[in-house]
Amino acid sequence: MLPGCPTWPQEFADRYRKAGYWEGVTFGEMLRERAVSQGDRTAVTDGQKSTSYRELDEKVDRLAAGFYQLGIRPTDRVIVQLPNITEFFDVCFALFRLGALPIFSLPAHRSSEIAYFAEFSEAVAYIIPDVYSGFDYRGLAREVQARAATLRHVIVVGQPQEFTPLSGLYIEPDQSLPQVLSGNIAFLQLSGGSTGLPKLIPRTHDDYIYSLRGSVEICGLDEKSVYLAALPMAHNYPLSSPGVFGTLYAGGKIVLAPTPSPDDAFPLIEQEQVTITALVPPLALVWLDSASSRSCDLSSLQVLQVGGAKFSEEAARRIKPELGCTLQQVFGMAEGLVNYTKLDDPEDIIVATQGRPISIDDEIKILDDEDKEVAPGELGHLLTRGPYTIRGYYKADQHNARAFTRDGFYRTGDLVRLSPDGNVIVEGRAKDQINRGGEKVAAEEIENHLLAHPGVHDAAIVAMPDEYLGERSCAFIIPYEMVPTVTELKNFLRERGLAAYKIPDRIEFISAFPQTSVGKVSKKALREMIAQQLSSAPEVH
Ligand code: OOB
Repeated sequence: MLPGCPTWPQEFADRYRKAGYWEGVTFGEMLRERAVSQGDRTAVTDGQKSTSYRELDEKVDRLAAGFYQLGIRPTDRVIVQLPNITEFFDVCFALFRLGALPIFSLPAHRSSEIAYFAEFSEAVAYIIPDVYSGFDYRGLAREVQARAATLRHVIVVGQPQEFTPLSGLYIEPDQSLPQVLSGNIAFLQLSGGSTGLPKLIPRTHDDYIYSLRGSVEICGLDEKSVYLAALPMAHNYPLSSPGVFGTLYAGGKIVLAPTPSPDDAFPLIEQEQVTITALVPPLALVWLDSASSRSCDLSSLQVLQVGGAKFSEEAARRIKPELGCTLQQVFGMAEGLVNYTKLDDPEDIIVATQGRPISIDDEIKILDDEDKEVAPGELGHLLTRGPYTIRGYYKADQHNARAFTRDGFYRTGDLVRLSPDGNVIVEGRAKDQINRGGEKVAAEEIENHLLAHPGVHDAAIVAMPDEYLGERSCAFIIPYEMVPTVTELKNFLRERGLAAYKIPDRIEFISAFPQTSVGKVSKKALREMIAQQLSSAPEVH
């Protein structure tokens, strides 16, 4: 087992096994079984090149052998930063079969994030595409390698330059690999975060595969299902809710879209007869607005999932009449708990709630600021504990003491209430985070970067309302005498290697922050200030 990963107390582990949630199957075994039952049926296609379940299984065996020969061992951490390409599956399942642990980073991450993951986790390898979406990841790898002493290998899909080509690592397996246990950590997922440094989420084979099985059942996936991976699939939602891994679990077909834009996605839906896909709210709006003007036939699409951020009821009501498919709202978190509206729920529940948890053993508490249960239907903080919700982040004892209760409930930071029929309605957030159309920005992380600028005396970042993304970020800055310009500050953050979605959308200079009654910065007052300013003089983006 990987040190630094809090896990379920024995009593809970026994209970979850006994209830049949944790079946004792690893990802490596799951794929092997599907290769037997699905054989030559397509597992993954990008619309041009298809890979069958049997081929995928064989490639995974060869790549696992190659990784092993390279010196990658069980529990070694490997940063995987791949877009929606077939090799993503070769890499993940080869690492799973070896017992090495992918760290799922997003294609948008840059040197600040990646070097931190590498240093913090002492990763031994980093796997990247050569160039994707106009960005050369090999240049990024050089920067990361200069900072992370443990990083022995950079492995490239495509032209490797001085690095190791992934294509050279598919070798004949000549020895059996170490045994992998289903109760062990399978990978580290990224937390949306609300603190200065991103947190890593340890998920086991047992717990994650249970969440896949539950999701597959709720979303009605089977071997006839065709799932379009439109969002970057390293994210927990398209990865597992039910996402691409759920599709493999069900024996269905995965279709890879290079981007979620209608230009890329719509022709693939028609060509591959896609039955289900997942979007964040701003993209659902783009799809709604372009569906009628396109000639593509989207009639195969049965379910459109929308989640990651709050979807307005107004837009939700348009999905069925305008796209001709059933909306499913998904409210989940990489830490575990996932809620879905059911496909056969009444329309009013589908459009106005974020659904119910996967498992009857997902325990939910809604508490007030003093940790007391609120009255039924009242607004409060959502806490949860269950068979696929982690008991703590990787190597984060101090933070864990705050983010989890003594009896193991995770404080989600979400403000919710329960509808009379038991559906969760997300009303807001208590955590210091901006949800930028599903992309999460931890305020403190960006504030710390800004504070490193010589012209910045203090910084506070808050969400501001945005018609398209739901929220954007606004940085309030108390400058020193030499006031920096907005462009200078944005460039400064870019140069520090921050992902583009974390760069504040707006920067406001201020002489002092409004304070709460106990003398802390009142982010509530700052949010109100900027919202007020926008409503009186909306800015064109
Ligand atoms: C998903 O996962 P994360 O880890 O990127 O973000 C989790 C947070 C939640 O705590 C909540 O604040 C917000 O994202 N969120 C939603 C939402 N879905 C997620 N807020 C309002 N409405 C929703 N439908 O975002 C994620 C993971 C698995 C499945 C779906 C989403």
